[in-house]
Amino acid sequence: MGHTSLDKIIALQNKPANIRNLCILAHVDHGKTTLADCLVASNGIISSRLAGKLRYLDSREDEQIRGITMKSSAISLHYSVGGEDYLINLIDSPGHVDFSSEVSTAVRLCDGAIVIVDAVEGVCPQTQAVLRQAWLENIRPVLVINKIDRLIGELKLTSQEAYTHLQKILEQVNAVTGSLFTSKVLEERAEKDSEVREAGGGDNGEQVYDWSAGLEESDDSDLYFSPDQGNVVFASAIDGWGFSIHQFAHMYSQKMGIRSEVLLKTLWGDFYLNAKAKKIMKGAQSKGKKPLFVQLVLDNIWSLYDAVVLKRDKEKVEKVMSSLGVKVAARDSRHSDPRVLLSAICSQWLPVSQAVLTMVCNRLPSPLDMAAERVEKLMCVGARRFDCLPEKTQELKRAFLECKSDTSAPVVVFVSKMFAVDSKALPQNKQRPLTQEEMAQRRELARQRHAEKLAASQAADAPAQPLSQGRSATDSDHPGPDVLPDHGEAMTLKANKVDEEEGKEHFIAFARVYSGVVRKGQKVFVLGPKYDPAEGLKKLPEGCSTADDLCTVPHMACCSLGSLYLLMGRELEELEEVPAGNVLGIGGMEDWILKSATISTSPACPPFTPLNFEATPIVRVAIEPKHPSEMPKLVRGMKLLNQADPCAEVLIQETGEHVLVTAGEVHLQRCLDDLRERFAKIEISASKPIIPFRETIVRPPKVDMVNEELGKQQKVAVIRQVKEEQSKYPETVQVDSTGLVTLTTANRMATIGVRAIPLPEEVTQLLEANSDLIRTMELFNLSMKEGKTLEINQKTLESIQDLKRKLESYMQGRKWRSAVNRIWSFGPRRYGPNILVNNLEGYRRPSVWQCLEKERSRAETYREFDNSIVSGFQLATLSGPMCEEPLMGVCFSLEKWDMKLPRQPSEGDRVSPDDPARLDRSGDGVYGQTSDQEAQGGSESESVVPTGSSEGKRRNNSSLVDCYGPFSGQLIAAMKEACRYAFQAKPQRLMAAMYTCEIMATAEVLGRVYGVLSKREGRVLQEEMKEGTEVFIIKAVLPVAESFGFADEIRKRTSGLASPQLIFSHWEVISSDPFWVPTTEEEYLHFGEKADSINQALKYMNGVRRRKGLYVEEKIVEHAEKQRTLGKNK
Ligand SMILES: Nc1nc2c(ncn2[C@@H]2O[C@H](COP(=O)(O)OP(=O)(O)OP(=O)(O)O)[C@@H](O)[C@H]2O)c(=O)[nH]1
Ligand SMILES: [Mg+2]
Repeated sequence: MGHTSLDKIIALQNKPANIRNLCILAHVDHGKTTLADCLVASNGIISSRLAGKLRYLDSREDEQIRGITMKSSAISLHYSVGGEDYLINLIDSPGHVDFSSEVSTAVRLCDGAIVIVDAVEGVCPQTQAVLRQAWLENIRPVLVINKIDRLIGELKLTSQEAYTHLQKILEQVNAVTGSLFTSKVLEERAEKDSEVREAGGGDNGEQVYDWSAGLEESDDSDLYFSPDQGNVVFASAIDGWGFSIHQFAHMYSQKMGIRSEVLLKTLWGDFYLNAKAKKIMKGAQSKGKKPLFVQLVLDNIWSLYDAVVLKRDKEKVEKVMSSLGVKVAARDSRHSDPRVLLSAICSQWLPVSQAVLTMVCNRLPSPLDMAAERVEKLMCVGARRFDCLPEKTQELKRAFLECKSDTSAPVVVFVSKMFAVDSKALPQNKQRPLTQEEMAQRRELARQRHAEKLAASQAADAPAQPLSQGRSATDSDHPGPDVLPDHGEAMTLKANKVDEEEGKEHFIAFARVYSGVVRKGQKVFVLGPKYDPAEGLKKLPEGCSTADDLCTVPHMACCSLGSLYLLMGRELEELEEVPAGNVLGIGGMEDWILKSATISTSPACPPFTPLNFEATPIVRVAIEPKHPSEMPKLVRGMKLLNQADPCAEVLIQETGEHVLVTAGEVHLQRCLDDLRERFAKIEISASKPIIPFRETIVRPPKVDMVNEELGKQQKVAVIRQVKEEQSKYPETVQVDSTGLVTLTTANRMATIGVRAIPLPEEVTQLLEANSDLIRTMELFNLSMKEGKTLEINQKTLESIQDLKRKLESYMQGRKWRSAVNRIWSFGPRRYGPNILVNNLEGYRRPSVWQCLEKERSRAETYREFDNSIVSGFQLATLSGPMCEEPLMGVCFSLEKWDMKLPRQPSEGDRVSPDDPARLDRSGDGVYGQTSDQEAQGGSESESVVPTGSSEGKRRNNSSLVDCYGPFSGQLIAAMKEACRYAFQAKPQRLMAAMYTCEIMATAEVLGRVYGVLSKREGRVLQEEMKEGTEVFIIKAVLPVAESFGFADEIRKRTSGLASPQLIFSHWEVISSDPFWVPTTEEEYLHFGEKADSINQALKYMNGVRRRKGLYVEEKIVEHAEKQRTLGKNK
């Protein structure tokens, strides 16, 4: 098959039923790019000889050097099967965890996916992750079990063993799919039940809950991978072969005279061929017979490998070739590497591209088959209900499902990422072959120039006088030699400009058209993630179009599309228009779109749900240019990097440092390379990774550091310590022995009492896991405060209910009595894993759970300055006293809040009656740092919300301004301080971020892996042997702080046999106390007076404090004394 022409692809783009948008997903190194090579080669874009070696879609230099994919890239292929032509838009994605955001951006644009599993390694962590992502996006997967040659060459399995092994792999993959499916069915069932309950039905406790019912009813038969369903291909991409059992069924039905349908059902499974009876029978295993799959399929392949690779038996190879009808070029058969011959034979006999592409065309859905469920999911952001969206928006659903591309259909496009290309790579800047006319023109020009030169040299030879005359004559009509230098300068200037232009980055939006036809230069709305179609429809006049230019709606912009491109791997082809159902690149959007966006011609279009990113960006480094004068270049470069990478974040810290946050070490390296070579083009230096920590408190220990029970004597010591510390507190603060901190504001008008209590671990985990839910709740509460209502869908409400129930079950005991109902706020940022509990007598404020309540009780109102308390709590949880890192797992209980507010002031009492607003502002100057505003959720109106009208309240607040600033500000500061002191009154601990990793290692290197792990404070959770292999799988956790260089070290120590991937897992309390000093006699004995053995927590804490420029208490040298031998000095 030759290179498919552009016209053909354009024609195919208009036939959505024959389009397949798909991506290749797998764990790292399972062979995605190699398989993509084979598919690309089938279109003649690269030579089939190079397929698998070139890795054509890994177009970046570092991808080629490291041998891993870092960016997803797309290519359009043509394939014909069964008399139909298909257009296949293929996206190759990276498998390394650090780049999992690239997978999310790819999956969003597809309808189907090829999931690859390595036949030796089986299901790995990223395999599960990508299956889950495909599931979450409702796209259908097909399976390729790759690298089957490794079973022959490396594991040396017999064909029978290989069959068992393959069965196991299939079971594993199906187990993952099964668990995804089960959870969904149960969820749907619960939803249905609650609907029934709401409808007023069965509230009669007799209902028997039958869990199995939902599962049995739902049809999941086409969900699982099974060779007889035609959704599994067995392959070896590197050797260029692959097959589905359909091919063999077809082949043998002719040979053996058995119907191919029968073969199809029996080729995979416990069936065998009874040669005498010429029948296929069941029960191969129990009768000790060879299963059909082994006999008819695997044995052929095994014997081919045996003849070609192991035995190099020329005669046999000839025989096999002639029986298969395969012809091989002489240079392949004479090649010294037998694999060349093997792949030449196999790629003709069972070409992998044919098997995979046929499966794709037959089994994966076209854009026309998009499920209604998926459309609704794409259109409802967060907790909204689809049926609460404006009617016009709901109508758009039809446009999606029909995937129409006539001119009347609204244009809907989703951009999932922006990627940078050199301007050289753009088709308009590419050098095209010259046409005949152009060549003739150029020839003519060159001839003229030559003639002029000749004339000039002749003139120079002539006497001086006539020259000046000649000059004056020529000057007037066309430029003579004098003018030429000028002209030349202009030329070089222009050339410079072109050079500059060439070096400039162009951003291309990676997008898909869901409805309508996009055209170059078309005017469209760009909708941000917060755009609300209801608001847009209200504000824009009826029937307005993008041409009217009247965009004043928030989160909506109006612009025209730049050039449209067909994505062809490393190349781009320019297109005039692209109809619905296709993946494309759009140029000229860099000023309008940062990372992703929804584009539409209709203001009714909602922004699509945000992408599901699995990776948490956790590795942060501060970056600075080598030469300080290049700072602006760095800033510009970081901005570009931020746009070009879906996952990287850039920010400026309070310290003024420019910080880059990435998903992991490999990702960091790539970002730094990009900055250096592409976006900033300057030398930069990056700091050591900044490791995040959390601060928490724990219960007082029961034993001391030498495991002695803490008796009364110790208690005395502790109390003494508390007393000592008391003297450190300012006079407005009092701390009692139970840890209750009482603090009075500077103007002595309010006193608050706060106590800090450690939250149970399960609660902290629950809060962490449900931060999105808490944020939704908070949004609801805020809108209630403002007098608006927000519709939350039933499913979210149920999850909130569930969260509350779980919290209640975890927070049992006297200490937590009704604490869940009394939760005042979550923090920091209003959704973090710390809580503020209202333990005041006589203050009933609206509950944070009010979205669950049908009616609000009248008795509940906000007390004045309620919000200052919340803000103070937010600030306190945002940065703790140990090293100004966020808190985690702490409950602050407010037990006292007295206010002696002065009588309502009359007009004359005002400090400055004419301008209250100014006073407010001045107050902000005192207390409002940037982080304050962030902690308050940036909502200024909140601080003036309580009972009365906001106008009245503002006046009231300003009246309370004294020499210490506005009262609300004082209260915020007091609350923050009180929380900090309360925190310090308890045993404090640091929490470290932990990675999990799964390491595969053989028995020989196992010991070294353990060595590296324990050196880095890692902990092994599990070790097991992978079935059928000699490989051990070790699961371990490792602190992020100790992880840098870990993967490299493991690789080095094991000679490249083990290569772990680190995935952020959780936060863990570091058990050692950073403030610990020996207090009991035993401890003195054991650790010495100075206790200078290494305290890990103290080391981390001081590291952070030093980085932040905070005071570090360190004894550098105590009792310095030179050691000398006195005798000699005499
Ligand atoms: N033995 C064998 N090796 C293979 C096969 N397919 C790919 N490989 C090798 O596996 C390695 C990884 O292949 P890639 O195609 O780069 O893997 P990938 O899945 O694209 O990797 P990432 O993009 O980094 O996730 C390469 O060294 C390939 O040569 C196969 O069928 N058999
Ligand atoms: Mg790859």
